[in-house]
This record gives sequence, structure tokens and C-alpha cells, in this order.
Amino acid sequence: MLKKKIEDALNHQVLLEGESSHFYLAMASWAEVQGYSGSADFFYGHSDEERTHMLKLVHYLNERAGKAVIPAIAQPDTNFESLTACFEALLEHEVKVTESINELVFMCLEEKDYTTHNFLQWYVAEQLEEEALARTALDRIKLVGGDKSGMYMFDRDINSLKVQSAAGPMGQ
Ligand code: OFO
Repeated sequence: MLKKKIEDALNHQVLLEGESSHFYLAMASWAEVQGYSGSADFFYGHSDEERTHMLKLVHYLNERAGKAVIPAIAQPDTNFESLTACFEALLEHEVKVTESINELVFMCLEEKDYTTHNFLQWYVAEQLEEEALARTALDRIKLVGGDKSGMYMFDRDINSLKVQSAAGPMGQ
């Protein structure tokens, strides 16, 4: 049985993951309209992933005799200055999500909820991956510096970007 405090915090995380999914969907749609088809695929895929993160929490809450609350999700920003601005926003958002996961992990220790603590380790590893991927993508796009052929290649190659982090090999 989940403590109310943990249940509420997990439901807050459901909201954050849902917002992430929505936010990346907005980026995907923007990129598609701008003709950045590779980046659009990247963001569409990322949006789907965030939805699975949300669902995993929903199932966990319900399995532990809590109650998942399916939240209302506000309309995200839909106008982006540039593709670089999208990747900056992606990284900023992921850092925020990591902070929230860390707070949740800390709360589980305080409340001696070791089962939820264990469940959340998957999210801890996932955030490490996602931040590393977002940083690498941002570094690449900054190197290109707006050069048209560079942007073309960035967009073409974004979905094969592989990142090596402390957690091991990974990629989109
Ligand atoms: Fe759910 O990992 Fe990003 O936000």
C-alpha cells in the first residue's frame, strides 16, 4: 500500500511525463512544418517514449493499491525560434524532470518506501541517458552554427546519434 505522500508525488510525476510527451510532440510538429524531417522523427519518437514513462507510473500506482490520476495537460509552447532552440528547451526540460525524479527518490528513502525506491531506479538511469543524449545533440547543432549544409546533415543524422555515458552505450 502506498503512502498518500508517495502516491501524490508519483501522480505529480505522471503529470510531468505527460507534459514532456506533449512538449516534444509540439517540437515534432514544428520541426515537421519547417522541413526538418529527421528532427521531427526524433521528437515524435521521444514524445512516444515519454508517454510510455507516464504509463509505467500509472500501472505502478494502480498495482500498489494507489490510484493514478490522469491529468489535464496544458498546451505547450508551439513556436520555436529555431531547431537549436528546440534542443535547448529539450535539455532544459530533461534537467527539470531529473530534479523531480531525484526528489522522489529522496522522499522514498525518507518514507522508507524501498519498493518505490527500487522501481524509480529505472527512471534514474533513463534520465542519465536522456540528458546525455540531449547534451550531445545540442553540442552538435551548436558546432554547425546555423550553416545550411551542416543543418541538413544534422537533421539527416540525428536519429543515428549514439551516446556513450557513464551508464554505458545507448542511442535513440
Ligand atoms: Fe521521461 O524521460 Fe524525459 O522527461
